[in-house]
Amino acid sequence: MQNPFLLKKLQDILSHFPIPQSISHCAPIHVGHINDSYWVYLEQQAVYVLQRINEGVFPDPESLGTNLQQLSACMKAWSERQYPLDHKRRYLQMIRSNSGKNYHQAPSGNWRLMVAIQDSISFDVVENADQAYEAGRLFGEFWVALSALPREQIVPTIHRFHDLSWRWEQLQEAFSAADDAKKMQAEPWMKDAEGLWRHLAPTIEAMESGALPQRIVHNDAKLSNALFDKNTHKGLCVIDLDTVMPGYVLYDFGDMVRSMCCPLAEDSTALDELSCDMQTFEALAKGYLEACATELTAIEIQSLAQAGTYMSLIMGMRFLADYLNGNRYYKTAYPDHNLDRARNQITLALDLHSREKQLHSTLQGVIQK
Ligand code: GN1
Ligand code: MG
Repeated sequence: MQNPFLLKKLQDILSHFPIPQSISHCAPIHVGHINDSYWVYLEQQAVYVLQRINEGVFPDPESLGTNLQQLSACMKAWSERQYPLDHKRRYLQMIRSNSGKNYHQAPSGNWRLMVAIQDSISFDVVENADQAYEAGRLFGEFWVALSALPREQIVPTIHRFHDLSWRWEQLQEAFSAADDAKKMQAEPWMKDAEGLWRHLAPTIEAMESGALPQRIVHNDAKLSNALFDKNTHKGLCVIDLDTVMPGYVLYDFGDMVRSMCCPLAEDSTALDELSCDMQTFEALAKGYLEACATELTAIEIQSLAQAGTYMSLIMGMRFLADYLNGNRYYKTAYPDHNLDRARNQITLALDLHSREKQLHSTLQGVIQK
């Protein structure tokens, strides 16, 4: 790391954790819209990941830490059974601070430390169908492994996080309060969003009535949250567990569809090129269903065809609301960044909506094989 003041600050924070103090350097990890993350190097090797938790988004570090410890313990037990020869690279291990807490409270914020997964790599944008297959398998295995944990033991970290109707209400409020210039930009996308939300009403109803069962799911199952072995590119484990909480499998499957089946970044402005690649979708469905189909109910399997529409739409609504609110939630690189993300995700939601029949038959084909 170039900046000696930052290194000094991070070293001060690291001195509150029971790790060797011979840190050679730290380097920022430039992914994620919410927390600030750094690699921590001992000699030439990245051995830990240090993170400052975004307090605006996660105001309760106690519950967050307790959740993570429980998830980690559950994944550890599962990995030791499932992958006895390579279990250490299959789950995130949190390191308690010297005072035994799940995080360290410093004037600069709440910091936590975890063990880095060795010889791993992640991808922001999908490069081939095998990656989608592997990531699908990882997120499918993940919720099955966590079904050993009683749901009520995990505290929801963000209220109504993936509740589409509530996000639609928030978006309408943001729209009403915005200035005219922003309203003009947002208006056509609001219309599309509303149409898609209405179309998804039966799925929302299946959640509200309890027809769709709740599971402990990841809730941020995008490609960049899956780690792969650096050499073989086989899936290793999933990361970024802050929003792991009760929800529906369609949240995770939908996040995978939106982040893997279209080979463009979530903020790409090449709207004409945004569409779901069916070969990648099939590979993703195969990986996911191989890992968890036997645990899914018929209605859950049915819901997967709409999962991508649902999750692209909810991201589109959240990005658009943040644009209208003055970019207070997501990190942005330029003023219209959230608007570009919203356009991208709503365009993708429209494409996925137009393909739902095709997605359904592909899913059925995979199940029957
Ligand atoms: C945020 O921090 P990051 O990039 O993993 C967001 C997710 C969105 C995602 C969009 C707590 O995740 O809900 O899917 O951005 N996390 C939170 O890429 O809001
Ligand atoms: Mg996240």
